[in-house]
Amino acid sequence: MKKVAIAGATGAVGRQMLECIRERNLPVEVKLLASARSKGKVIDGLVVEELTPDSFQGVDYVLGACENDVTKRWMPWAQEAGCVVVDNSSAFRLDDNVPLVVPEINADDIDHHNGIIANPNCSTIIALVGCDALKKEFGLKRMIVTTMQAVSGAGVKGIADLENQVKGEDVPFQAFPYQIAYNLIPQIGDFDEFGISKEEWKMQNEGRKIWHEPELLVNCTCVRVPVMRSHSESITLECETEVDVARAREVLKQAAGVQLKDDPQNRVYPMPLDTTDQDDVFVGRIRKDLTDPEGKTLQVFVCGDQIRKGAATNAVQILEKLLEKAE
Ligand code: 11C
Repeated sequence: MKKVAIAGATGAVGRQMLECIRERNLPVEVKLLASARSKGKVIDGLVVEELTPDSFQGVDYVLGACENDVTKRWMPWAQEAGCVVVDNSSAFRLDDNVPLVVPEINADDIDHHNGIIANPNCSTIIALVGCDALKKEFGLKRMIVTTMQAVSGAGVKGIADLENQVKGEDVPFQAFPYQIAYNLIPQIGDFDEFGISKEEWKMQNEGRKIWHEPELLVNCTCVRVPVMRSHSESITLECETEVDVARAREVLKQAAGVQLKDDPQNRVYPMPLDTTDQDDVFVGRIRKDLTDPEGKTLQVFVCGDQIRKGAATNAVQILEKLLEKAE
């Protein structure tokens, strides 16, 4: 039986990876790795081990759920041990010899890996899964995106901040510089000289790589919102051909990983509470942009669970493909 290590097993994404492996009944033996502080903790019947240079001996696959600096420290140890790593950090995503994969879109890229496959940014995965069928149908030149990102994107500390503040607890903020309960924070990541944050660049840079569209243009504004674990995104798609709402609905009904939630007269549309703790991306509020005289612009609203499809589920789907290919 293949052996899988989860590095960063005690974080929100690491824990979800274990849950996804279990619920998908993957035929693997799992080893949980984390920092010395977490050594001996028990998660779902498994004892957490300290991540050391020897941790990867005898391991076939690693699911990485650590910050960039920590990932860069252990990656050479995993490579030395011959493991194939599916990594959720952003440390290697744009490296030329590292495929960046959303299985519903570019699963074939997995074949070109050299020991590392990167899992994309959560908002990028959710936007691309929601828009891929529309891009295929109408062609896509430019996306204008406003994200409304859940606190889970900042890990367990982000979740703790929102919980503490809603309860009215007078404790220091752990993840965000401002109160997030009853508030919005229009910054995720550091800003560059253009006033664009790191998170905002990811949608264009990672989108280009996943879709194999080096000219794709994305204008993105990322906002942190007081929602626990589902990201929402308002997306304008400037297409190559005239768009059609009925056709958009048809192609989305067939799209892998998507649920169409688009009956506005009956108040059916995607909402983050409804996508919480499940794997599909919901798409709705589909309409033509009436301000485009050429009729080539479509407006949609998408929601998806940040910890699942935005991170753990996507990584475990990649692992599933690797296991299939190894059979
Ligand atoms: C957030 N999207 O919501 C971030 C978290 O590129 O993997 C994930 C960052 C990344 O804060």
